[in-house]
Amino acid sequence: MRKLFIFEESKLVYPYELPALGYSYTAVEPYIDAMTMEIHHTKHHGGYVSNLNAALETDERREMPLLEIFQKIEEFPVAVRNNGGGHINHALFWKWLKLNENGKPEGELLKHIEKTFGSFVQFQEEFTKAALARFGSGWAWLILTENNELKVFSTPNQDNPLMSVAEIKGYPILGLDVWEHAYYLKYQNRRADYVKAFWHVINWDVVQDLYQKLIG
Ligand code: MN3
Repeated sequence: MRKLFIFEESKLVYPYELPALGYSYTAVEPYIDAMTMEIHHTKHHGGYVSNLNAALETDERREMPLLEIFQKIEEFPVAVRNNGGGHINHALFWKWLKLNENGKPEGELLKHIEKTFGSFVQFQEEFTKAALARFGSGWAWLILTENNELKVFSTPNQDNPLMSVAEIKGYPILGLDVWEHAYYLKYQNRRADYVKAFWHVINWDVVQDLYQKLIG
């Protein structure tokens, strides 16, 4: 993957640290509640970070940047795949969240979405389908492939489209955590309501910025 350097996360190396959110736990209320945000960030993401450090502590390859480890993740213990994925997925996820007004991307990204999926609404339908069809825990993604194609799909557990083991590989420009821990306090079993709420809290500036840098 030639453009890994575009992600700030490409600089991350052992020992890993829990990044700050950059906003308050109430910032995306009422769509995602403050208690969910706080537990999700401190306990879940925090747990992935400490378990990742523990998994790499005695591994002589631990100085390798995490996104480079992703490129040969099958050569590492499964704890590195699960917790390394957990760390990167959440580091990205926090940046993709912000209350939005119009709920839509603009410019070239919007045009590319419309060309690929037919319309923005059809893209939303496809993304929602991927998020709801994921059995158990995982993530729904919008990625840009190495050939500059937009694709929507989902991955199980904490897998990431940048991993060598991903079914479809590419650069994640938007992702949604569909683990129950991401929504259970407010939405209980109603994952569909949580996915619907997500459209109100996407930071399209961050998504567009990633897209522009990747498309070059
Ligand atoms: Mn999570």
